[in-house]
Amino acid sequence: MIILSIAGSDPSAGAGIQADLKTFSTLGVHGLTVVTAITSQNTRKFSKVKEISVDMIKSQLESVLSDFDIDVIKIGMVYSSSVIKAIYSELKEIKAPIILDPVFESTMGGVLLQKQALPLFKKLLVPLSFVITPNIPEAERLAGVKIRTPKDVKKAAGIIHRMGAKNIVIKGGHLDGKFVTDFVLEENKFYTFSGRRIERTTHGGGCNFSSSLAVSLAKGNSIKNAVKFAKDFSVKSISNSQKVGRGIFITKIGKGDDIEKELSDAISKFTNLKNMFKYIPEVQANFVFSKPKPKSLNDILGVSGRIVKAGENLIVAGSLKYGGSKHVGSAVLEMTKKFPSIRSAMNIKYDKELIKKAISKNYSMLHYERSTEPVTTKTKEGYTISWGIKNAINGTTKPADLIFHKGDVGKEPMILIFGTSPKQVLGKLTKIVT
Ligand code: PXL
Repeated sequence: MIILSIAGSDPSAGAGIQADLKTFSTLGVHGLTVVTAITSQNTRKFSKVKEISVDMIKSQLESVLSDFDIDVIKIGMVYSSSVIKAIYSELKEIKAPIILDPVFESTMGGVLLQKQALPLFKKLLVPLSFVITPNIPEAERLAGVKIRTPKDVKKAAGIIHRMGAKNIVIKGGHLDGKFVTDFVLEENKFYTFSGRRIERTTHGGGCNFSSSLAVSLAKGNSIKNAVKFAKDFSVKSISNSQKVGRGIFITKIGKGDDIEKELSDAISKFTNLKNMFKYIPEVQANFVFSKPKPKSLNDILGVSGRIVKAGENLIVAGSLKYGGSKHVGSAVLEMTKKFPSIRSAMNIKYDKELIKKAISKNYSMLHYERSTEPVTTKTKEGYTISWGIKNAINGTTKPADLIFHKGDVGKEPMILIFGTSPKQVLGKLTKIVT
């Protein structure tokens, strides 16, 4: 699969040609690029634009078109009338579907399409597009109407359709509301997709939407499924966005957080383990996974809430959050100080039979006595477990698979299972509970 992106360069790599290329390679397709303009910008400021000469744009296009069988072409920032004419003259007879993402202004306020170039954009590029993906302000400028309601969106989509775009996706993020609704006019069918709104100013979401749409269409999906895919992909990139520079967040595409993925995979397997409800303590369970070398609980992902038993089922009551688990998180924080490879743990009810099974599996086991804990730590919320783990591993040279205590007045006895990853912890657990 080969996709060509014709777009501007963004040195912060949040948007533009750099973002497109990241999307393409993340989704496993080969991306080609033709640069139309170079911007200088970062997460705080848009500085300058310099367009590429007509001769050079044509030459880049000829280079890629003469060599590759391109499945889909995406057009982003085009900046000026002369760039538009150059692209038009090279693409007017092309068979590959064109996804046109009309970008007029950058997140930081820079001009990405000169005002005087808009009529030519509408006349030459809009009719070439198989799908056009404006947001609300872009749709307003293309259609020449004000958009305040879904009815206005429908009207604008109709105007853009008559301008020559085959299919229109208007991204509704700029309309008010708790949810974001995107509007699709596919041939003569009008339908919508709604999703949650993420309250964060980010850089790159629009480019991620149109480039993932291009990939999904290239893979042969219907417009409806491709829009759905692109919406999920770009929303995820926004919710995973990171403060990489000193200003606004940059969207992060790809797998997102591996720590989160590994932990949630293990938790979902854990909740499906047969008879596991028998081993959930009264204080319920948690399962955590730490970033390497955690500095505090905020580097340790856990269930904010608990994994609770509901009859014979287990339910994850809460969501995964860094700093989400105080108790199991503190245990890992203490363990990893001495044994950095140990980054995951979970707690279950103390049960003699489980200890016997662990012995038969040759697990390395340690324990501590809660009754010997000094009053100074006992009275501080969350300190008991750190004290206990520190106490248990004091003098050992090898990390333990399992650390337990048999409780104290009003304190439930507990087993903690440790491992290098949630998968390993789950493996150790499975061997003793089944
Ligand atoms: O997100 C639209 C966009 C596209 N291309 C370039 C950009 C931006 C937004 O800032 O800078 C080069």
